[in-house]
Amino acid sequence: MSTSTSQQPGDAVAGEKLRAGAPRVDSGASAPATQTSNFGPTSNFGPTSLSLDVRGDFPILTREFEGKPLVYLDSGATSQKPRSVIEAMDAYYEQRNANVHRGVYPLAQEADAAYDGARAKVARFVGWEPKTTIFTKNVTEAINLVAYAWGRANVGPGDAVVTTQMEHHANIVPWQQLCKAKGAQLRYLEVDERGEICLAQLDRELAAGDVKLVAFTQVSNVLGTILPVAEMVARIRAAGALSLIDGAQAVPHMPVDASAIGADFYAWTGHKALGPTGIGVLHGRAEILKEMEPFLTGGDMIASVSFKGATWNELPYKFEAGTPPIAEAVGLGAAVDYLQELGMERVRDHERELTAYMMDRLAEVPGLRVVGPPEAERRGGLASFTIEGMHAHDIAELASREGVCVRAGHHCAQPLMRCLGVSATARASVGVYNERQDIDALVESLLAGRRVFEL
Ligand code: C6P
Repeated sequence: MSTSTSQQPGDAVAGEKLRAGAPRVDSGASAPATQTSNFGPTSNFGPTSLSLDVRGDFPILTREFEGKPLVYLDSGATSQKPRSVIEAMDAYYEQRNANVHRGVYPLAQEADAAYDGARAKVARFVGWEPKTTIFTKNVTEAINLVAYAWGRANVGPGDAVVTTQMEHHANIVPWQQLCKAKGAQLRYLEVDERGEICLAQLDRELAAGDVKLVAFTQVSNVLGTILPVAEMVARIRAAGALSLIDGAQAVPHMPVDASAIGADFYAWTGHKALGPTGIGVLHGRAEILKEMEPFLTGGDMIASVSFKGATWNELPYKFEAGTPPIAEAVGLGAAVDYLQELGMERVRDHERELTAYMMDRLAEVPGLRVVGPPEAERRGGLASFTIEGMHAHDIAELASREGVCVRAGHHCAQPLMRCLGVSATARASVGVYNERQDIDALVESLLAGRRVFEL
């Protein structure tokens, strides 16, 4: 595929009606357009027309670097954390800390309730059952769990696993390792010039009759593309294969009903969803999880052990070896509470509107090319781009001098970079706390960077 060029200004989503009802939302409807910010010439709306106003909830956003306010546009790498998440973890350690599922004393029971209560919240957040919601270290571990525990038992010589060219390494390498170990084939759905995959190719792959599992992202961390996951799952199931969705870049940014999507496995990661590092989530279908052997062994996943062997605990504990990430689960529970209170429809509206604005403003930078779908409607809240005459790392370094944090590199998607014909891109990715001023600061920093390069 080749890259698409950055888009001309257009405000298809900018004037969208705001939804009413959730707390802590600026309706914007009656507020006069503010004149206080330095919006660029293509902007025809002020900060009050965005639906969320939550910066005050994120303590880190008050930081400055060399007198410049922090402009955090790297939520695709990890999100910042609201005070409620930080406080929930502090409160856990200050008031409830004990190991879980081991103690009979009241403190331990409070810890049990905190941990399993967090699981119930996290499961509910994406419409899944707590019993089949497994806490892992991150999404990478969740995918590895499936590749090992399900894959080693169910994929063999002559079988195939299918993934896409746009995957993060975490959704490629476990399948490469599995296929290498089992003599199976790994095939890739191609990414076209618009950064989309083709459902007809999926159908052709499935028609070959050898596909055991298709693993794909819901939102690309480089292209931003939102995949038609429910449609893909339906086709995969009809062909008798299993599906695994990497929801790392989706769950934090849009409403996700994993049950409605219907995948056999749905995985995501806490730290991109306003939660702490060290916790990820795997939702799986009960009948498949029950049949699977454990991934890691020891500790909480045990029912009984003799010198001859062992039996396994019930779901979900069968897949949670050792002491689990208890405080992290509590923090993730607080994070999904926070997101739920905002309302995921609003979060998506906010980020889509901001992304549309970002696409418009990036088009003002000479020589800048955005990869992935041109329409904000088709993408998550990020834009990866190159600037002619500048390396991506120089773009990020020069932006950082203005306090602007963007990521540069291959974004753990080296095969995709090869398809795009680039070694690296710079990437700006938004979260609930970003506002148009952040995008303006980004664009100013890119223009300043070009001047440093005398472009
Ligand atoms: N992407 C980025 O800057 P972990 O590390 O397991 O929490 O997340 C891995 C992962 C898997 N899938 C997708 C789609 C991802 O975006 C990521 C993490 C970060 O794009 C860090 S490389």
